[in-house]
Amino acid sequence: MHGKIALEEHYAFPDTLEDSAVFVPPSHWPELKHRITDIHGDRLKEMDKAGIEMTLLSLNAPAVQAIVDTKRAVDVARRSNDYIAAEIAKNPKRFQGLAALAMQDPDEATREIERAVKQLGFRGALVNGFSQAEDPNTPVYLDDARYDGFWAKLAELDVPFYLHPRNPLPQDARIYDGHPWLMGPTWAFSQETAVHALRLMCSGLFDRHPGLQIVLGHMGENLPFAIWRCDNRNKWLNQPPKYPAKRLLSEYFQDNFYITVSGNFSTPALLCSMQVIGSGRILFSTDWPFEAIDEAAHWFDACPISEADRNRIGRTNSLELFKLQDLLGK
Ligand code: GRE
Ligand code: ZN
Repeated sequence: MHGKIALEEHYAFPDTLEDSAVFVPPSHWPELKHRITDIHGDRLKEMDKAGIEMTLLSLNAPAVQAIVDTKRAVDVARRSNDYIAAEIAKNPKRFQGLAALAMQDPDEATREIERAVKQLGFRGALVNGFSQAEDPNTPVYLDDARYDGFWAKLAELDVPFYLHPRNPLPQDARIYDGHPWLMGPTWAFSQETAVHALRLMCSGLFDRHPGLQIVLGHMGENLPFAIWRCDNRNKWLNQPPKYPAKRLLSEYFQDNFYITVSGNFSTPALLCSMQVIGSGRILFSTDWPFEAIDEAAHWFDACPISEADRNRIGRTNSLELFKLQDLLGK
């Protein structure tokens, strides 16, 4: 399929580059380093070969979210946004961006998303899970009351928020003790991010801001398969949910979430997701450079769905959600 749009596609700049080194063996680091820092060379060639017309670029992980010095986190977020906005300006019909934000400082993050959207032309934000604010050992999740003003601003700006994974902090990762291979994209990323998304749903955030749209990668971090049980466990007890939110979790999932196929090129997982959230809320993505663009595209272009669904997932859903019509036409 030509004209695809991809939106979990990462870059790194000098301040954050080393964060990605731990995820590959040293033998593969030179190649990953090249792939994640390159914008207009091999990345564009891969896009051309794979039929990807537009890539929304976002900073690598955990990057800004793992900087415990708040002032530095704020500075790195701003400089990375300035850096990638200048690169995007060189080829805006092929590249757009999602802003990095230092959630350690909610007021600053609120100012930065407004600057990023209104002045730099970003199409939304991508944040790598929790932040460490006053205490490096305490994760702060985005349902915390300190983010009320931030979410109100995001709703006002009417741009999507990509909730991207990071690993849990060591003291919260003891279930993986002795099994380091389960950290990262194998399992821990999805577990961490799915619970974070459920926290947002349970908190009542989407009752306050019914228009907010959160994007989850990796085929919804297993939630399409699991959300029914979140609402229906022990149904015979006939007890209303104990959380502050007003509706069923699956209703928020349906109305306030989009999922991407990034790094999860599984046809059964896609078909399940289409039944649960619908093809109108699924978006093509690859997760470059942690996954291969050609693998993502070959799978997606051939997977057994209707051409109407392929066109929605591959292009038109993203075109509408990120308001890209001005650049790409219909
Ligand atoms: C990702 O961005 O999803 C990612 C990483 C590191 C390793 C694997 C991976 O940031 O998928
Ligand atoms: Zn990613």
